[in-house]
Amino acid sequence: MNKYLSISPEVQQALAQGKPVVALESTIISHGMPYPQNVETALRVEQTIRDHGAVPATIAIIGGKLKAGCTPEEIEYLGKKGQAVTKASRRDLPVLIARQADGATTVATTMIIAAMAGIRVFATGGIGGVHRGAETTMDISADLEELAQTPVMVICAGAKSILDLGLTLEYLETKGVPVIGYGTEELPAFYTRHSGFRVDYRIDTPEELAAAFRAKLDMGLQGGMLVTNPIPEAYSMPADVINKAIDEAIAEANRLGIHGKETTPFLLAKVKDLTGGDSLAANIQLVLNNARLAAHTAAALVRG
Ligand code: PSU
Ligand code: MN
Repeated sequence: MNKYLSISPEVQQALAQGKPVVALESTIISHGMPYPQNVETALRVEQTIRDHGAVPATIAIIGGKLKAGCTPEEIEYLGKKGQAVTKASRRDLPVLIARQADGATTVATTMIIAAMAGIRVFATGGIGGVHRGAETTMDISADLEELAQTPVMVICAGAKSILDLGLTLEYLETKGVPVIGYGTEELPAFYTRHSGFRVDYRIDTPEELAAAFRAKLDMGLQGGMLVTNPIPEAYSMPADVINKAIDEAIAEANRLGIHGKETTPFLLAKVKDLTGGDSLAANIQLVLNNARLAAHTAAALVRG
């Protein structure tokens, strides 16, 4: 086994016994939500995965080790440190490991570590993508390249309209990443169920998600699959409220010259402030919803 990888005993045992395991990211904890709601949510998400018959593996970098399966103490540590933890995408891994440092894993890095550990299904809130204005900034998340090359199914609630959703879909198409709508033909836009963009395929059951991903793995087609699961109706936000907040957040980021890896955390925090916490409540609910679907899909995948 990879000398940098440290799989928790529980996750190791589940994998050895062919039990379903669901990976979870840690940037959503450190940079995606404020303390203490971030830690509460991370623990609730783990419990939800257990309640639905799978084993959670929260992924992070701690003391230079690639962790597949964090303890509640490690989750508390990452959540409390918040933005002081390095947000770690693919390019950050070599130096963080050499320095025996900590890192909160983005979707890209969580996929890398999940794949190393043999975990096939990963639940989160939203992925990174092509930012608005990318035609001049070239700000395109490494998450998209990871989906193109690493064999992990990512279950999310679509992408926030801090991104250019149309260009994000074009990029995924070029890279050969299937974009699936769970129970919908329309790409969900994270806080809302509607974006006006179509997904590639609508799938209605965890069994069919698993069968499609199994076929991809069996054929040796590299890369992952993106499942977009709409936020439950009861928790979705009015589109005009959220879009106004996003437009304001982007305008402020441009004024302040925010760029690179700071952009996404800045926009997430700003949108949360502008919507007075309503967006945080929606965010928590959609992650729990994705955790349930991921647990069922991981179970279908191991049943074969
Ligand atoms: N979008 C969200 N919530 C998040 C993120 C994105 O709605 O927490 C985080 C994820 O960890 C994602 C990362 O992988 O931001 C993308 O950052 P960037 O755009 O810098 O690649
Ligand atoms: Mn970026």
